[in-house]
Amino acid sequence: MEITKTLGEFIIEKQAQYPEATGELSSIFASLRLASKVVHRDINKAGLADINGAIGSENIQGEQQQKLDVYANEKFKAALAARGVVCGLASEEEDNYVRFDDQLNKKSKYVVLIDPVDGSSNIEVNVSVGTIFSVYKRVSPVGTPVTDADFLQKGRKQVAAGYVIYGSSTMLVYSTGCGVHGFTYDPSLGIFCLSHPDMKFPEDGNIYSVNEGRYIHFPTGVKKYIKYCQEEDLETNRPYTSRYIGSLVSDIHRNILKGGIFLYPSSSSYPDGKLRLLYEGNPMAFLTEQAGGRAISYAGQSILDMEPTELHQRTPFFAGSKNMIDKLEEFLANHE
Ligand code: AHM
Ligand code: MG
Repeated sequence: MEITKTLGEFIIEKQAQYPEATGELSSIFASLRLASKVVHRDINKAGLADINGAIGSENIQGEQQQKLDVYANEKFKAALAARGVVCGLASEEEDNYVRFDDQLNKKSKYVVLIDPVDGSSNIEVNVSVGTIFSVYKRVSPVGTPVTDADFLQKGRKQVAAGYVIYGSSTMLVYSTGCGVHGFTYDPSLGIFCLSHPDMKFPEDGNIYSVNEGRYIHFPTGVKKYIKYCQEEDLETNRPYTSRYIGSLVSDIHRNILKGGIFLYPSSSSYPDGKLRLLYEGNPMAFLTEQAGGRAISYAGQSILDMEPTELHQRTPFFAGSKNMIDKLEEFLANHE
């Protein structure tokens, strides 16, 4: 890979465009970048070290915690706390949000929400997983303990969001509201290098990604849309190709690059969908929109405009190329 610019340089360059910037957000990225490298290292030797498998405890959502979930959560938490730039953290692996009330952090204006290892059940079969993060400015006064309201903000208010994909190469992809930029990790140098500037969803695509095994339990509009994807029509390049990794970050990453749609609808096993709004849906929706795509939960309801009510709330989630979501929306609107 030709080295163009490192993630650190890129962030400093962007920060220089905002004279009022304090550097706090850049420090948050420095923390996330560092923890990602640690997690990258450990995921890569997961088959060799004793960090595969379940830890024997469940998270608040009743899911088995994997050793790596817990380990990565601690790494991200510690890296963020160490720099004194985050006043609170919410995580898929924490029942409640964590307050950083120490002298260093309590003056900070930012909160971070994170899914430390998304798709962690894939690790033991050597399939890509990811980290998802989301950054907001707190709404409660600086210097006071963080409150529910700081975390239950609409996705539209995100200051930054991103993911790390631990795949055949590790990449960090993020947006601060000025496009989406991807950096590939060079493990021999220990740096992320700009490899995918200004990532954009193709307006149209021909990949659909859904856990089709649950088809029977999907709402009618979704079923009809899946049938539409499978029909033959030369003009619209159908039938589409089906690709589902079962790892949200990987499925969305592929679809941004190739053009496609990702669907995780409600079903009888997951009446509100499976994905969590605050640390899965919102950050991936922010990136999707910044990359020119769309993300919705229902016809006419964009993910980013949903009003959160609970830290771990779930939502149906559809994201992808603009024209594909427009088409899905027609089916959802006609069959509700
Ligand atoms: P997790 O946060 O417990 O890892 O679950 C989220 C993952 C997503 O990465 C993925 O899109 C989805 O669960 C897959 O679910 P399913 O196995 O039901 O298709
Ligand atoms: Mg997750």
